[in-house]
Amino acid sequence: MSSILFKITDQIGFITLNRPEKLNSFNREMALQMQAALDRCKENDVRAVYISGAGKAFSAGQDLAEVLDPEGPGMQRILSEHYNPIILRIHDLKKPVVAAVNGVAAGAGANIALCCDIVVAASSASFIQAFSKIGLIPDSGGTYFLPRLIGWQRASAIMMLGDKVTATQAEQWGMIYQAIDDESFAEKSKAFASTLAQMPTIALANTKQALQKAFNQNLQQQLQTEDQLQQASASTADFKEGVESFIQKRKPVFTGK
Ligand code: LHQ
Repeated sequence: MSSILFKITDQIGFITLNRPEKLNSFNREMALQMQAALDRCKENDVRAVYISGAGKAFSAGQDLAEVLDPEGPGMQRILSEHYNPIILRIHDLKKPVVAAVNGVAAGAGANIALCCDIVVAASSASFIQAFSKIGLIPDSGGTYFLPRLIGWQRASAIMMLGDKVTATQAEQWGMIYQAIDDESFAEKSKAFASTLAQMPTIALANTKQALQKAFNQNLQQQLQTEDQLQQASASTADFKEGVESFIQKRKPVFTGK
């Protein structure tokens, strides 16, 4: 893989968007490689995923040169074959996914970050719903995730105006979890993934699933979902370890089983 770098270290799947000379904008090759990397993360040896960009950007979204290329995939295939499968893979992955937004995240690049479970950004990073500036609507799940994260009005304004949102503003709005100083960003953002990779993986997956249902169900349905997912979580070895280690006053060793 060249447009995407992928490695597994300490049970973390590290996915690096790797077209730094094009601000990690997505062409077909990169989108398909990203899908393959996310598929690899389904295996049991990965317990958390960390997505970041090479160089100064996270991602500038779609490579606009490819859109005009007569040999390119064409508008009809870009969403259905590139971005939608990426968003669904991140959403459906039974692992926590950390987006470490190291620099500008624009268009589909922003919305890929925002569909992740924990989003952190370097202080110098920014988010731009760039679509309106080129006559498009926000895609890659933006119209789904953004109003849920920051409310309808803010989502509507930044999507229509295409205004840049700084990492600090994004944190204040609840669009991301934390803005982190540039100097310590790499270390501190990776620490989230390291922590998650040592936690009870099945309970985290079930938490992800319960949260995903929360905005689409009534209270009664949500309580049923919690009940089902709690039964499933309680039948894991990690639950047994969690309770035993608490009683025995020792640090738990979770295995993700
Ligand atoms: C780029 C790009 C880029 C190619 C910077 N492509 N080269 C779905 C449906 C179907 C089709 C369309 O797409 C989609 C999904 C989408 O993502 S639509 C939104 C596409 N993205 C954009 O519209 C963002 C365009 N880029 C920008 O607005 C700026 O470049 C940002 C704000 C990201 C960064 O600004 P600066 O830091 O000032 O960098 P720059 O503009 O100087 O760019 C550096 C280079 O990267 C430059 O090339 P050059 O050869 O002059 O150094 C840009 O042309 C290139 N680049 N984004 N998306």
